[in-house]
Amino acid sequence: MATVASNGVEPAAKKLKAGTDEEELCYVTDVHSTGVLGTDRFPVNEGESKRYHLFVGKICPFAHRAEIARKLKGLEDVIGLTQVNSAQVEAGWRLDDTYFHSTQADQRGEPNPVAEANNVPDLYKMTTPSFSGRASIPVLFDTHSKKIVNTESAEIARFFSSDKLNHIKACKHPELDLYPVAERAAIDDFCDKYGAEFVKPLYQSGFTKDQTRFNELNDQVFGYLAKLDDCLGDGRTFVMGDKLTVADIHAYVHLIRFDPIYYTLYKLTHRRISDHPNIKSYIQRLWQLDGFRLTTDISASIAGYFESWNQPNCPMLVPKGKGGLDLWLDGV
Ligand SMILES: N[C@@H](CCC(=O)N[C@@H](CS)C(=O)NCC(=O)O)C(=O)O
Repeated sequence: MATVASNGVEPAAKKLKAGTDEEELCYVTDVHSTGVLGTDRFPVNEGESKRYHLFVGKICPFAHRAEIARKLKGLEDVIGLTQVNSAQVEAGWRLDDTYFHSTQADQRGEPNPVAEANNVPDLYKMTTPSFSGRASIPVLFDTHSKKIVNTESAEIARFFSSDKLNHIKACKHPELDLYPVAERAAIDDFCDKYGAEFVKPLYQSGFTKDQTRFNELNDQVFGYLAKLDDCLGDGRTFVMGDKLTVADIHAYVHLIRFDPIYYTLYKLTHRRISDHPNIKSYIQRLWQLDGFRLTTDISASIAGYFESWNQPNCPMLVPKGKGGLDLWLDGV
């Protein structure tokens, strides 16, 4: 009898999509955007609390960025949030209530408020009826027009960090400027390089079937981490210097998942994050901020990756524990 993983996915149904390694990358580069939050099309008005709703999932580092930005700015009463089922199935992210079984009650989010949608692809089809591509999270959704506003994590994090929401009384941290005008070019440059030099080869390492290519990709991943560790060794508190910015949100989400997930699942075993002293203490500093610690449910992220249908993990066994994170983050 086939074993069914705790998320209800049968391993027999799991198969990788056909195509090149590049096509199998487990992140989506298409952006589904219909406008900008805080403009005429998607105004943010007092008295319209939770008109905009965020769909995220604990597995997903990209969705995690949007969740962190929402929490850091104190927008919990302004922007609604639903956690999708934490493992991905072939038909797309599910909007049922499995994540509500999480032991971390404060992280569960709200039930899906969009009655017409059973899964994330439905949200895309409501926006673009002919949609047939990959329906990724995060999704920022307008419950009034029933359209997606945006699906790109970096853009959503910037919307939440912009001054467009600061006038709303329920925004708890209007003073916090995570995307200062004077530093935007440097922040964008950091984020672009982080994506190209670290995130892309990281996922490619997980999916290539060629040893030479795998070795090259490993060199890129660990070359980037060595460079970042060096850079953080000059005494700076955050990646851009003394101030917390969206660049820290951008970087944290993959660094925190590295030891418990990519290290084993993508065979990136040359070094752990905890072997990089400056990155390790940087993550420990971020961990002390509620916006980072209280949005991270590493057990759900591990289970999500190891149980998702499109990951290189067969059989779908989920590692025990937290990949050693408890050894250097508990009690920090
Ligand atoms: N460019 C997107 C990437 C988002 C993304 O790829 N999310 C993944 C989950 S981690 C997803 O939903 N993938 C759907 C799929 O693979 O079909 C962003 O940064 O927001």
